[in-house]
This record gives sequence, structure tokens and C-alpha cells, in this order.
Amino acid sequence: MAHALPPLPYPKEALEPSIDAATMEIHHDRHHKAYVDNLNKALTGNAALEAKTLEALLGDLASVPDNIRGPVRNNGGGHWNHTFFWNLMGHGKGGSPTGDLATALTATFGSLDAFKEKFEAAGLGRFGSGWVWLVVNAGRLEIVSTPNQDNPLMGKSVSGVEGKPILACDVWEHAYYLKYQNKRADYLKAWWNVVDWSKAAALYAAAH
Ligand code: MN3
Repeated sequence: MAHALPPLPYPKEALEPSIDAATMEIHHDRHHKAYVDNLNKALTGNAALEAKTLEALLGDLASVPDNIRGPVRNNGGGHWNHTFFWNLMGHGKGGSPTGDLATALTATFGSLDAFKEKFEAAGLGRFGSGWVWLVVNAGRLEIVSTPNQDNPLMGKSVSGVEGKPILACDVWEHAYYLKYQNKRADYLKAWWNVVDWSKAAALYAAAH
């Protein structure tokens, strides 16, 4: 069964002004679509891999033949990461986390502001293209970052990181260049205005 591009879970202008509608349209309709199309193209003709879920595929890249492992890693990662990213924005937009996640963020990083500062620094510190993540690893919250379209599902041996994702921010230039140009730091700061903390809290509740 071919992988499909999910619709954005809200209108493309829903995250204005922090993320503009034109960026959302190009990012979802062209970039994300290309990852899905190229993943399907890479898997064509391999019935066993075509039958796997995206999570199963990314969690066992070693079983993917050498000649398509790169395309599956990049485009499968791109598909999963963007689907996750869209779903972690919108709804109640911004504000502060509540409940167990808020307690754990404060316990781990000292305060919500200290957490945000560290997360932004990890996003700024990612040279070139990639992602910054909040994960639960062995019961503990951690901030990690990955290059390109790698993610924690791929495991430490592939992506250098592991754990269950709670939050992710895309720091590829295509995620912010139209509005912010080279100012990644401004994009990262504005991004907090559109985070859906209720989704992050639900992921955290399920992950620890
Ligand atoms: Mn992107």
C-alpha cells in the first residue's frame, strides 16, 4: 500500500503570523509531497517493504537493501518528521504546557524558559539542515538534534539519537526562509507561539 500525503490538520493560514501561509503551502504541498512521492518510488517493486508501516520501516533501516536505503532514510524520514511536525502545531497554539509535562520540564531543565533556551540553542547549533527534538529516553526528557531527515525512530546506530519524540521543530531553511530569511533564531523564538502543548502532553503521558 502506497504511503499518502496527509492533509494539513488546519488551514494553511492557521499559524499566521508566526508561520506564514505561503511557507505552509510550499512546505506541505511541495516539500512534504516530494518526500512521500520519492519514498513510494524507492519502495516500488519490493512487496515486503511496501507492506511495512512507516514506523516499522524507519525502525529497521538495516533490513532495507543497500541500493534504496539512502532514499528510504531521507524520504521516509521526511514523511514521518513532517507529519509529526504539522500535528504538534495549532489547536490551542502556544501558551505553556500543563500537568505532568510541565512538571517534568521544570524538574529536568530548571524552568520552562530554560528549556526553551536550550531547545532554541540546539536548533541554532544544527549546522545546515535538520531537526531539533524533545524526546523521552529511558524515562528522562532530553533535547537532541538530527541532520537532514533523520529522527529518533531510526535509533542511535543510524541517527545518533534515540527515544520517543514529544516535540520537533524543522530547522531546514525551507521551513522559515520566506518570512525570516537567514534569521533562524527569530523563527525558533516565534515557533513557541504555535506549539500545541496538549499534543505534546499526550505524547509525554504515553511515553513515560
Ligand atoms: Mn521541512
